[in-house]
Amino acid sequence: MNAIIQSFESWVNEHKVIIVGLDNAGKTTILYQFLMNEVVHTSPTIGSNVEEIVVKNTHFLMWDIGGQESLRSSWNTYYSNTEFIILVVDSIDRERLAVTKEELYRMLAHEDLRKAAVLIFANKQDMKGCMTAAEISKYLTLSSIKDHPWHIQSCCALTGEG
Ligand code: G3D
Ligand code: MG
Repeated sequence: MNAIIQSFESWVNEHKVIIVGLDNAGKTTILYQFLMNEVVHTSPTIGSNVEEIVVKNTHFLMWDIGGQESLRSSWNTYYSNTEFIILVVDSIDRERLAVTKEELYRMLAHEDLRKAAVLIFANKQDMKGCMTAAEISKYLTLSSIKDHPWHIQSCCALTGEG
């Protein structure tokens, strides 16, 4: 009986997270920062880059999805049952912020993600001349997003700051 209860608990406590963003934004580095901080548990990569982290008995299945242009059209195959989207932005890459914006709104409009909350990481804050989280927020017009909970956080994936 205990085993059944335990497996039920781990089932209800499991949350699917997708980590998206353009190539070179720092997605994989961020995923491994999470794994290093939450030393509790990792499971090996299944197919694409997926890892499980456990925080206070809550399991997060973290899908790190490739961001190259050729791969972005298949992002939607990962969407079902996703509760959290982590969008990683390279804060030094001003040129491609427009592309990120396009991809963000395409995701938010997707039926399978209508209940998902979005965390935007303004990554690479250690780089000289990078955009601040406020600048990125303004450019991405985050304040216009009313149908999804969202939050923007500046960070440096190399050090784990933020
Ligand atoms: P991706 O998975 O989104 O494609 P990666 O991105 O995690 O592979 O990171 C791409 C490059 O950016 C890596 O450099 C990585 O070290 C670097 N990077 C990630 N986060 C930061 C950060 O916060 N600050 C700085 N300065 N660099 C960062 P390499 O040289 O290994 O390609
Ligand atoms: Mg990667």
